[in-house]
Amino acid sequence: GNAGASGATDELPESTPWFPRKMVDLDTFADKVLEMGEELDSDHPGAKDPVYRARRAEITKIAKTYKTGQPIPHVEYTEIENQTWAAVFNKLTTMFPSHACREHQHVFPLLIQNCGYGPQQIPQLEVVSKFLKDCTGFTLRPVMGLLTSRDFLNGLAFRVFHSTQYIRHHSKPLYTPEPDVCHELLGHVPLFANPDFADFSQEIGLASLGAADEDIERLATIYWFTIEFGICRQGDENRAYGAGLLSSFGELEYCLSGKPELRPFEPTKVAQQKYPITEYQPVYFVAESFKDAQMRVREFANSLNRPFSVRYNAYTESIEMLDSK
Ligand code: HBI
Ligand code: FE
Repeated sequence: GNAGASGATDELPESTPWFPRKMVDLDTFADKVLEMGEELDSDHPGAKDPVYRARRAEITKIAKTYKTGQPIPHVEYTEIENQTWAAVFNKLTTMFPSHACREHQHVFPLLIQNCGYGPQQIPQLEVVSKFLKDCTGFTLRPVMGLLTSRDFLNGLAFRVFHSTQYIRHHSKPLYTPEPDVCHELLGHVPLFANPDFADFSQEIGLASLGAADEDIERLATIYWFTIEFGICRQGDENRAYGAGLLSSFGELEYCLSGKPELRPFEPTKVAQQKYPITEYQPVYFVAESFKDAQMRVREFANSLNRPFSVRYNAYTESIEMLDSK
C-alpha cells in the first residue's frame, strides 16, 4: 500500500477479491444470479405453471436492465398477485404486536401511511425505496433472484438492499422457498428504516468488501443469524427482528415458543454455527440491542485477515480505503 499523508491507498494486494468502489459498480451484479433467477427448481410451487414463469420473466427483466440512479419501474400487479399478498399481509399482521420487535412495530404504521402498505395491493419498490432513503439513507435495488453472498453483502456497504419484485406462487400463499416481495416488504423493509439497524447492516457490508472467501462465509452466517433470523432482548421479553422470522407465520410463532435454543449473540461463535435452510432453525441468537450487535460485529470484522480497512463516503457514494486498521 501507499502510506501517504492521508493514509489512503489505491494499491491492494493482488489476492484481494474484486469489490465495488462506487455505487455504479453495483450495476455489474444485475444478471449474476444463482439458481431460480430464470429457472425454477422442480420443487418450486410455480415450476410447472407456464403463466407464472412468464410473469416472473417479465418482472425480473426490470432487475436485469436496471441501472443506478433510475427510478425502479412500476409493476402493475395482477388480481391474483394482490390476493396472494393480502393472504400473507393479513396473516402476519395479526402476529406482529406480540412477536415483532418494537422497531418493526414503530415503522409499520408509517409504511401504511406513506408507502401504500395494506391488504389491498402490493406496495411499489420505488415508493418504499424513497421512504427508506429519507429515514436512513438505505435504498432498494431490484434483483432477479439470489445473488452470491459476496455480491449481496457488498451492496449493504453502500446502504443498498437488493430486493426481489416478484411474488410467490398463488397455490401456496404462506410458503416460499426463496425471497419474494412479501419477504422483502414485510420482513426486511421495516427494519432498514431504523437508524441503528441500518448502521448494523452496513457494518456487515463494509466488512465483506474484498474479504477472503472464508470470511465471506463467516459474514454470511452472521447475516443469517441476525438480519434473517435474529431475535433481540426488549425489556424482559424476546422479540423477532430477523426478516425470515417476520415473514413466516409458522416460524415467527415457533422461534419465541420456548422450543428452540436461544444463545447470546457473540459473532465469533455465531460465525461457526451450522444451519438448515429448509426447516425451522434449531438455534437462534439473541442481541441485546442493534448498537451492541454493531459494536460486536465491528470487533469481529477487525479480527479478520484483511490488510486494509474501508469507510463509506456518503457524499460521493463511494468506498475509501485506509492502509492500516
Ligand atoms: N440474494 N437477492 C438476494 N436476497 C437475499 O436475501 C440473499 C441473497 N444472496 C445471499 C443471501 N441472501 C444470504 O443468504 C447470505 O448468503 C448473505
Ligand atoms: Fe431475506
